[in-house]
Amino acid sequence: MWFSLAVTRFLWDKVTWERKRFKRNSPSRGLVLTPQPRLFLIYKTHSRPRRLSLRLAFMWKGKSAVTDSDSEFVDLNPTITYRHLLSHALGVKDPLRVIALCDSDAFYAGCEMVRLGVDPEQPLVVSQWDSIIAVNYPSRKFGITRMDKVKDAQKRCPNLVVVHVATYKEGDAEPEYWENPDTKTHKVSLDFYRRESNKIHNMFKESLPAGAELEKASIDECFIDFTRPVREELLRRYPHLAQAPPGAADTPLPPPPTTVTWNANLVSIRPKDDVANNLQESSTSTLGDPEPEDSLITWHDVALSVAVDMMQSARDQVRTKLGYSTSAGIARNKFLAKLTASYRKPNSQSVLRNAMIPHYLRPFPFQKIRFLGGKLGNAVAKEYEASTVGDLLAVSLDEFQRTFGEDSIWIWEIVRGIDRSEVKEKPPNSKSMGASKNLPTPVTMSCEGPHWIRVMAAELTLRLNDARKISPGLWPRTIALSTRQGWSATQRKQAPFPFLRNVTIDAVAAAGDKLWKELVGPLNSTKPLSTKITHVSLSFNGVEAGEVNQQGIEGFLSKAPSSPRKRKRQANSDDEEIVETLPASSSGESGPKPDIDYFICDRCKRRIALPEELTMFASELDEDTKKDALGSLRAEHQDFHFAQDLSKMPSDDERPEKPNPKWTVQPRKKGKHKDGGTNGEGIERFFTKR
Ligand code: TTP
Repeated sequence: MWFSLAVTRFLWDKVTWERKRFKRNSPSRGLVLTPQPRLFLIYKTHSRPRRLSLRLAFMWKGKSAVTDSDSEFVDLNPTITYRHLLSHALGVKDPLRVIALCDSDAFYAGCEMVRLGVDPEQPLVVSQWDSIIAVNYPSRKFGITRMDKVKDAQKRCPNLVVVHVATYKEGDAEPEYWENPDTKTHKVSLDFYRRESNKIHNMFKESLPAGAELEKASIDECFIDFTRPVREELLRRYPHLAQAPPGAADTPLPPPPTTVTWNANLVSIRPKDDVANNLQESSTSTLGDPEPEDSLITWHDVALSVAVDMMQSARDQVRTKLGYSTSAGIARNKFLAKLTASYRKPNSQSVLRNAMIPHYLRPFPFQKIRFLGGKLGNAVAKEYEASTVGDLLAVSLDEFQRTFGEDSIWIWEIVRGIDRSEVKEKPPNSKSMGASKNLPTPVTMSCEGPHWIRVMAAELTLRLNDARKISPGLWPRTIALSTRQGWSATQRKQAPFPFLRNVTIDAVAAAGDKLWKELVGPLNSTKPLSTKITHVSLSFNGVEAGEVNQQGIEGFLSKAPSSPRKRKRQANSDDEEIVETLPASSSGESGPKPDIDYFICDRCKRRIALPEELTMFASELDEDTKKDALGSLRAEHQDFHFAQDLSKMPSDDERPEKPNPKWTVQPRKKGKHKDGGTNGEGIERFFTKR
């Protein structure tokens, strides 16, 4: 009894203290903080007293939950010490971290405007067949949107310029802008946009200050980590920060300047009228929120303002040298930078100060957050009768994890604006390149295949040769052909692709034809196929810089007679993916030799041998070359398993990055969860398995 009274008294004091603090700190209106009758019960139920802030004290279900204020958001104004500023180790927890997301405005339309040299005010859309896929900003004034039909858009804006994307047709080495391309014979090409995207990316690389990290996020977006160059600029502008007091590196920095010049829109202080004029659907719902009175300038604000200037200068370069208009968002991490980038478009940049994060996020419809739009978002919305981030702030980490499993710490963090993912340059070349076509008129006879093979071969050839301009010696280890009818199972056949110094459409088409013959039937057969083919794709896989002595191999290959040996396919279904050569003992002559020409995979226990193009000339290849080739094969085989593992998991687009254990605020004890927790599936069960 005495103990219960003491605990109740302690909690009541805490409520009173928190209420005072809330009133002092919170600019939000209309939130009433009242202690809940369940307070004591909850305290007893949860085994983690350290997490017992008031947020656990409120009912966690439903909109009736009273939300706490900025105290829900961690580290909005961290103490920044000399050590933070002067340390060489910058990590994702750096309190001066500054990240930008730069997005090209109406990208495909922008590319066409640059190509055609049209007036910036000219309404223009890009179409694919009769649908619109990109709408420039002048067209948006007419209410034209992506996925409108061309005819409808033209009715709204008779002056509209409509550009159909370039297409390949059989015999073209390059895609062209045909006047009336026909989906029955042509294939869409996005190569021009890829090339322009690379140009913009390279321009950013050139114009960003040294030390900035750049990561291509999509065809028209890149993340930039400005933390390092910003820090250098801070030290240049404020040299008194360069010297920590002797032996006291953990001393907080002296006060920052009291004002900052922002060369950007400040998120959440924009007047309502401005919002009405904004043609882009805004991702903010904090329209007209006032700036909190107590949001004094911090060192992080100064860092943001420095990054804003750096971003502006890089965007100016892209604009003046390449003609592309871009918009950028600058904030403390990738998630917030991405949200901020769409705050105001086009040709603009916006900044989200830490002090504004609660105001910006709280009213935000949480299902608009990446990965929370699908099944998981619906389940969360239902479980907590929640629609905004603010609604979810009342849900404790324990409660999330009890219901949605360990990984749901990711949700708990993201609604608080926490994202510790790094900005990392991805390898310049993707390991695979594919060309595919949905066939409006299905292929019903085998002899119809070579037409599409040739069209796709042209696209693949162009892409590989483009990539080789940047990384000479790139070589796809294999070429694969896939066909399917509707959404039925895909038929796939793959074969090694020889290293060729000059990759030509003829060579790629010949390899594709060979696969077609094996997978579908003779190239000239007019016999009706048992199943119609409605989708076909040709791809290069394992595209990497050559590791073997390519010149030598190419020489060999050009002399190589076609192999009389048969290839074996194992009964296992995985073998659709693998073409394996027979060991020497099965074929007689110059097959792979034990220990040198093959390896046994640890995972599938299969014997994986060098392609016969190599082993056929084994006697002429030196041991190092063979070892290198075997190393490549091993890596490729591991990639295959990796790809298989991935295919069993939700796709990148659907699945949150698995939270890194290092990010975890507090490890959760093993406990009894609802199915999200105990069955080990957690939030993954909400993502479609493929
Ligand atoms: P987005 O960046 O989504 O859009 P956008 O650049 O056209 O316009 P905004 O200024 O509003 O960002 O897409 C980039 C390009 O990708 C776009 O120009 C066309 C293409 N695209 C499609 O082809 N289909 C689609 O469904 C989407 C979303 C984009």
